[in-house]
Amino acid sequence: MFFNEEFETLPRQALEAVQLKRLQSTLERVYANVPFYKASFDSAGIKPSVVNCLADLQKLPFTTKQDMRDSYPYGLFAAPMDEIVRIHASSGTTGKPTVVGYTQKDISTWSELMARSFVAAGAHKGDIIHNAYGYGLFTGGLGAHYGAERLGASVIPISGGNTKRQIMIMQDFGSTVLTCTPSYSLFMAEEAQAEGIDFQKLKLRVGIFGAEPWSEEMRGEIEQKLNLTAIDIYGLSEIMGPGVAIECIEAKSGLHIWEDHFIPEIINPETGELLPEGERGELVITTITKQGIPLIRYRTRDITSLTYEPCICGRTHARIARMSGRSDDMLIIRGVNVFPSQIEAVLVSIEGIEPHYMLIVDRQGTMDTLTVQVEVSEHLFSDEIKVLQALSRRVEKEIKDMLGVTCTAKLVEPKTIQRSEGKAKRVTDNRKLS
Ligand code: DLL
Repeated sequence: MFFNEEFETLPRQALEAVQLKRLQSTLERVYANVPFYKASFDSAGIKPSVVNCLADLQKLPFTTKQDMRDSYPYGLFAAPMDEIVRIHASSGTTGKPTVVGYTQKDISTWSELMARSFVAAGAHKGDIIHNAYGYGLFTGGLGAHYGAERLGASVIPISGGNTKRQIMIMQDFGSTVLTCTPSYSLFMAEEAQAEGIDFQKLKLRVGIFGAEPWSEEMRGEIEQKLNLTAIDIYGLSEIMGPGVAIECIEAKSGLHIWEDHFIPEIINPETGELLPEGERGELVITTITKQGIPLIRYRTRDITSLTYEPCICGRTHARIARMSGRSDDMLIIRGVNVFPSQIEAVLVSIEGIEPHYMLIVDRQGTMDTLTVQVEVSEHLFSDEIKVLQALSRRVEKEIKDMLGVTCTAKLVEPKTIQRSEGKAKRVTDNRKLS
């Protein structure tokens, strides 16, 4: 099933022809309207007219989050303010947010791409979409909302929070599709259990989860606890919001990136050099239809790989692998590089451990230390101390064996780690404070 069959299944050559034409007109647009791009192209000695094939894209300089910060709030907009109908912003952990603006056409494109994403995930007209992504400056809520309406589904704009009420509504309104962060879905499962509500009896069929890194093991846990098929959706405010890429329900193997609107590249984050198909590196995206704030070679800092192999679903658009994390979230512990999602994968696979954890990184003298705080299952918590000690040792050993990093496991009581209604915070790095 497709939402826009013609474009979703465009043969490669035709797709690339569309990309080139759209890229060229985007370059003209930013060169003419955004002083930042004029200056950056000029200093690289490049005019938009030198781009005659897709490979020429590599001649252009990257755009970074810092460039967006430097032009706060509207400096990178390529449309006059009276054409901007919506403004979103993503809150960084430090400093000012990153601001993005959409023209009417941008909102329409976004709605279509979200509608395509819903269909790829197995949703359809007639579905009742329980949208628990936050509404507001965050793009999750409104992005999914407009896509659900474009699809013709019934959308419940519940936003995040008030979890007990969420569950009551899901049950009473007969929600069939759930959209929220993966961590929030597990919190819902936990609350439902406490309320004596059985997810097996709800009508939920599909969950569309994203906005934060999660692991394949976490997918298994969610599918089992919520009794639905869990689909990974990717996006970022700078590029559009949710719906930049999504897994198809047929393969659940990599996320199709809507290539008639975005051109993906994978680079070595250290050198900026382009990496071949299949190699893991930083995802760089060029938007080729956006009007409000087109971005050329935007460095997402998200780590993934790209494949052009045909997919069984029939979509011809390339797939990116599940994100393993962000280059700036990667922890370097005594020289070993680890992503929180890799630790998550180990934890979720251990019986007796719940998928709620916090990683605490510290420095004692010149030594980095990693403490993994993780909740024990209810049924084990009352167990004798020996059992718990053995479990801690097991967590430490498996993390050491799988990832090569030494840590101290600290088992904590069920439900003591902060739950999230949006993006979960998984790491406390005290080294930055000293
Ligand atoms: O999180 C947009 C979104 C909303 C995507 C709802 C999916 C669902 P930002 O707040 O700007 O936008 O955060 C973007 O979140 O660069 C990634 O680091 C991370 N991220 C988003 N989706 C995924 C995912 C939204 N499926 C940042 N897996 C991105 C891993 C993800 N990380």
